[in-house]
Amino acid sequence: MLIKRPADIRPSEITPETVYRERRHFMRMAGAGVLYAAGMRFAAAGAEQAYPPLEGPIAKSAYSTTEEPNSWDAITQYNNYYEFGSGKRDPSRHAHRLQVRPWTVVIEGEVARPRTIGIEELLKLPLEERIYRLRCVEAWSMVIPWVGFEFNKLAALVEPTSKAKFVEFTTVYQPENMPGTRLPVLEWPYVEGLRIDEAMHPLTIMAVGLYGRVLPNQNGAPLRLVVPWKYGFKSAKSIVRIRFTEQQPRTAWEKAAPHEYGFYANVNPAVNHPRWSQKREKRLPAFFASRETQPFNGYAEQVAHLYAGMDLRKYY
Ligand SMILES: Nc1nc2c(c(=O)[nH]1)N[C@H]1C(S)=C(S)[C@@H](COP(=O)(O)O)O[C@H]1N2
Ligand SMILES: [Mo]
Repeated sequence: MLIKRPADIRPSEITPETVYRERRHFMRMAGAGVLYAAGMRFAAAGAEQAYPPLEGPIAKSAYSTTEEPNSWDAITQYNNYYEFGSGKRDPSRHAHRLQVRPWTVVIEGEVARPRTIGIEELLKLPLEERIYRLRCVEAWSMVIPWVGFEFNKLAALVEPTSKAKFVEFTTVYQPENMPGTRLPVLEWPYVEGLRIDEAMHPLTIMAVGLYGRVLPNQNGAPLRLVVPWKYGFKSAKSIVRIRFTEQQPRTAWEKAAPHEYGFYANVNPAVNHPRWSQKREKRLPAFFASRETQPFNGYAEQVAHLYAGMDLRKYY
């Protein structure tokens, strides 16, 4: 018999692989009465305790795609969250160290009523499920059933002024809990930004949950931005500061590699990234990039008008 020291055992080895694959949980979302047949597979029973169902009703949305969502495991074990390392499994291994309470969000800048809002108050906003495609600039994609509220609902709490032309989002910086920040991959904290009309568009949400449950840390708990027509890096995680500005914010990726990452970052099959052709994408768990990339990630009908008259090769 093989005896391992506890430190050698990874969570995936604690549950036998067969149980891990076969166990299915059918979840009833409060109020919405939605049943998930395929998606809710928990790696271990502990996950149910760590990520309890969100309180209150969760409304469905006409903005949701009817495409099949990726599984809970896929969405929570294949992540980009560089603060916890650059490997796809690093965030799920290390993000339990993120301290998500107490949590406040400073909302400031060009607003009539600057405020610091506790996460508890934001969780009381009416929640909706939004099943969106997520397209990473690395040319893979998933379908993710987020729970959250439109960013414009949060903006209404602080009343942006007419000078507010952009919004800057800042991720939490907890160097002692974030092993990835020891490497100078990016300038920490992670900063992203949107033009005000992009931020106020009804597709732009602040997510607080996944599959009706509390958002896992590796996915950006307790509050993350989701902008489904842009490359995934625009969707900043674990947000602590939102600043309405007159000037276009300088984002972390623009600072790190300006020729690779533009401010707009709209999903566009016609503009290649220097390291990744954007013509096609790999819809996980598929192995090949056999799917054609859709302009604006399939949301052109809703958002193309925001860019009328702009040369999207220049504003990439
Ligand atoms: N703070 C922070 N936010 C981030 C990232 C990051 O490294 N740090 N990675 C981005 C990238 S590149 C992608 S593709 C998405 C991935 O979101 P997911 O792991 O929840 O699927 O998060 C984005 N938000
Ligand atoms: Mo990404």
